[in-house]
Amino acid sequence: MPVARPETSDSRIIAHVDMDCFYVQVEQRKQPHLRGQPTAVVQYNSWKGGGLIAVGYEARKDGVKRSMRGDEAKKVCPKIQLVQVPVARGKADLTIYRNAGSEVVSILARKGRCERASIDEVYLDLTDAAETMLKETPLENLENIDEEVLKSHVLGLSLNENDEKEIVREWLTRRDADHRDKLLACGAIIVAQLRMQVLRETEFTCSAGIAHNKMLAKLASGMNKPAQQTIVTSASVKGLLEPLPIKKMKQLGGKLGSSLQTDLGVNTVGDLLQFSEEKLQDIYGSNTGTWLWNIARGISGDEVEGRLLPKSHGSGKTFPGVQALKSLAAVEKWLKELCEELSERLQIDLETNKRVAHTLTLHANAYKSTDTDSHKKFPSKSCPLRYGAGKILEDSVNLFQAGLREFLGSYMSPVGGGWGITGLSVTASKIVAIPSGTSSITKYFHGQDRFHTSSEPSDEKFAPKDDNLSPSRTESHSASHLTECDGERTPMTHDTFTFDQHETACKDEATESCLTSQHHEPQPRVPNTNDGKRTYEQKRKATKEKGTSSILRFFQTNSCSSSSQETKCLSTGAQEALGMESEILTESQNKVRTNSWRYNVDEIDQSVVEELPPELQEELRTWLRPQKQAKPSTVKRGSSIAHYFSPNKNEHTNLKKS
Ligand code: DCP
Repeated sequence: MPVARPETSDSRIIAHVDMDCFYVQVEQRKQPHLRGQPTAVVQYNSWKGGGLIAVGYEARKDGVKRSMRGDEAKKVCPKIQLVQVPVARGKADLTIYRNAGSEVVSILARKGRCERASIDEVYLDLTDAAETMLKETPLENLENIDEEVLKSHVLGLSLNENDEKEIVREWLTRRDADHRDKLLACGAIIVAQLRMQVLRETEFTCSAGIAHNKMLAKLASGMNKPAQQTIVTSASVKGLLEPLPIKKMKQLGGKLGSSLQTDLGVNTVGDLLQFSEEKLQDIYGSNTGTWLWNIARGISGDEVEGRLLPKSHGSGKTFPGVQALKSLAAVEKWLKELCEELSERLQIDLETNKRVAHTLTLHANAYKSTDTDSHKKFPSKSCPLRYGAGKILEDSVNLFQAGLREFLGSYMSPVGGGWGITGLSVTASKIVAIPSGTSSITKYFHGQDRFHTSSEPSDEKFAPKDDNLSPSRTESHSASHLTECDGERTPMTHDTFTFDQHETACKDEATESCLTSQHHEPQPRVPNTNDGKRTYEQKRKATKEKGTSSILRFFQTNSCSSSSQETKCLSTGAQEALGMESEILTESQNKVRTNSWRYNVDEIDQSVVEELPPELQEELRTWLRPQKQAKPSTVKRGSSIAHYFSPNKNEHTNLKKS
């Protein structure tokens, strides 16, 4: 159940930054000839051309959707370039995407506390940076405001299509603005600066939402994509939330949202406003009741956790249809691959970040061939984690067998067939830093007496002495929050197995279902509170003018980048393609605006448990506890506004020419 957390301050400046069509951008950076071309990344399983996991904006313009397979995408967009996700150990290898995400995080973390929320999403707490900026240079004295800031979408602001940037400039520099709006304006300036920095250093574009809390920032980041930012003023919150379907709100995509619909007739967030806090508490308990009352009003006290590293690591694979695993030997074979990969990643985390994981969890999706109607889920099983691929495998096999016994019940033999496994994943969680003062990693492990630092099978002296550490004493829960999980995803079908997905890729099944169905659903309208006079056409046009123009400028002027990768020099053909891109992208904005909102509203349902399959999410939420809040990171003070606005504000166009 959601937990209501009090707002620490109503003047926080929180940004949610979301990379645009992330895997596609990573592939386009690797193969610059793909820039400007309709491109999609397909999963490893090549059945019917492979399931699409990321779709570039040019392809979206032609009607390509993430729910399609490659063959279908080719039908609607014959020119589409399909790039297969890298493969290792017979499954998707997401290392390049994960590393690309880390590059971005390291840039975004420069201005404030930074929480890596998924492979391509970050929350930033920019309160200190915004306060500092405001103290040093009053906004009304601001003269040179970067284009990227002026292109911001300010919710609630009446815009006249002819002088949008002027109106935004006026809003940013209003003398009579209240303190909260002034901080938001500073936040917008900082975020635009960071986004341009990301573009310069990584060649990736991203979109952002800037608001007073995480929930609103997340809602806003997807409203104007790609390469744009949206500001949620306090005055716009009501208009933003009221029409939103209740199920689209974070943590309301499941049973709680359904209960609100069926028991209280609440279909939109606005419908929730009629219930008093006491009434909601009576029905859903005091904490959830307060949480519901708060979110209906845009109040959310969730803190940005200072975390640049993932909370857990996972490795998984799906086995759809005839590929289902039907024997213990087959399961063990795949568990070996998954455990070796997990062990390697744990080892890297240990060596690089001096962190150790404490819990191993096995998830599976299964069916009984004799009992096709059964809705019984394969129970997730956990045990303390022992380092070393051999030990992880041994424990995973035991966890699997324990889960299978429970799944089948006493009347079926685990070895006797009659069952199939359509998905398997192993996750290492409860990752903590080795206490400072521990003189060496080896010493730490000796102290723990149950870890083994080698990726080889562990020595017996590290085996658990305590029965509590044995997987036979398994816990039927999982422990993954932000899981860095390698695997492949299967497009939505009823037997979709989703938890072997990676970080963000690990979109929950409810979200995916929404993504699938939303193509047929009317698009939720996201109003500006004062936009009554503005026609939809005008808004579309306005969006066209924003968006990617600066990205194009960037690529056009940097057709041969200085990056070390030799692939970074754009060929003439690629440059021509970029010329085309201008037209394609701006036109695509019309559709993109529609689609991006729909996509991202669905993603509101991502929460700390988003990487897990829906069937596990309920289970997990029941035992999730509030996270320990991280100390705010120190934001560099003493910098002036001039520091935020580089004297050469167009420097991005001159970068990396060497
Ligand atoms: N991903 C995946 N499977 C999913 C969803 C996403 O493998 N079901 C991967 C591919 C995406 C990346 O995760 O590139 C980030 O997912 P997003 O939902 O943020 O989508 P994109 O970044 O691709 O597009 P957008 O610009 O709409 O955010």
